Amino acid sequence: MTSSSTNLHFHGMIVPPICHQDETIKTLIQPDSPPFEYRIHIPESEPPGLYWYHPHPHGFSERQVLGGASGALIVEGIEKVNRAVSGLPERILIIRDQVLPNSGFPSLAEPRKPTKDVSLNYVSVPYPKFTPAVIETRPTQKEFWRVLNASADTFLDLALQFDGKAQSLGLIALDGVAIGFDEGNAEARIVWSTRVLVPPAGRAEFIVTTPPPGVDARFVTTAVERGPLFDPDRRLTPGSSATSPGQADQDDNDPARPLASLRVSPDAPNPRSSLPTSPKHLEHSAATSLASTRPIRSRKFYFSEELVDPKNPRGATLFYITEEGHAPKVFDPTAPPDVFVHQGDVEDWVVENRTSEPHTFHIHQTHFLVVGRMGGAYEELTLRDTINIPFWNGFTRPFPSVRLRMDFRSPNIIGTFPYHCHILQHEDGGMMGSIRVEPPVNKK
Ligand SMILES: [Cu+2]
Repeated sequence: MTSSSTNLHFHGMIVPPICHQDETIKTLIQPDSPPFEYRIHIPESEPPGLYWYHPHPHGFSERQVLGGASGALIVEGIEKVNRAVSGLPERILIIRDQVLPNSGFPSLAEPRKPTKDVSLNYVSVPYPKFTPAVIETRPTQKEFWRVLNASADTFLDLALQFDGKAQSLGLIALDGVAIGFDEGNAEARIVWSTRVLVPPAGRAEFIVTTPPPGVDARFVTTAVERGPLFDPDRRLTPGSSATSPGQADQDDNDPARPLASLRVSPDAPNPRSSLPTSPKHLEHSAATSLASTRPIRSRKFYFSEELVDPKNPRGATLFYITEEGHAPKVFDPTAPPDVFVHQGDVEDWVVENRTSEPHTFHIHQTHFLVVGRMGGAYEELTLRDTINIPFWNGFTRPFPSVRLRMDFRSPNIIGTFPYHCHILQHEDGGMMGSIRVEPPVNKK
């Protein structure tokens, strides 16, 4: 494996984890390899929505994704599960992050300075001016925005502001799955919100109404807290908490910044595509709801970090995701799988964050349902494939956590695939494990 080895992951797709489809642990394409063909069997049951693809070579994913090697994938048909998007003009908005000369390590002197700059559909919005991209559109028009955070490391907290006031976003889908889809409802739902947190690799699809003329309209990300910041004298910043010994300084800063400004005129070109009109009878999920399925077992995993040299908090860090009861170790693609389940199983996984920065849990090949948060019951209306777990404040217990109902029922996913933090700096640093889904037991 070298920095120019690559492969592809089809994020969120319930497709086979086998070579030439969605295998990312052993598959490596070298610069002198002949063309490598991907031929992916996408099941009919794949929920319609926004997915994406990006390189996944262990140790080199971050720099390849920062370099822009990603794209959106749409499984068509969301209008067949939610009538609210029927016939709407659609925009596909891809936010990527990148290293530019001005971006870099955060400092108290420049709190608006991001660790990574971002772009919207490859239009760069660099520090310090943050000159936004421009979306030309018609006034007071309903549109369906399909937003992908294709960043390697950057969190987004999206909002649409008219003269500084956050507008309602009609959330239709997260991570490629229509909200309410898992409940087998005849009609999926809309959740109205003025902001939506999208971690690296997450997707949010929502209905907006464009502004009337004469309004300063901006699509923005607000600031996302990435953990306690240190000042150069190694004192904690006011209001922040202690970090546990042996942990690295926070090295990520996601300040508030605009992404696009909306320029309205009655004769602006419409978006390139519109959704079809919804059919008379909507489809709904044939799958049994995960919420009402009893898990056959529970496991606990935790994110942790360790400095290679505890005396150098800005030195190299080892990143771990560990099943409770096992020894933390960085990911090794040649090691046997860490977790074994059988196809057909549904399990509950509690994922804890024992570090002073957030981590985003992602598993390939399947979606999960959030059924608990911070040790309490909390059930979402939507499936996800990527979930943020907030940072630990350094002293109070329990650790921040989520409880996820993991779906290993699809016969498409037999094989071995990874789960990891989707902040790619952390994934490359070792925060990944692998799971083997064995053929079902008692198959006669
Ligand atoms: Cu992480």
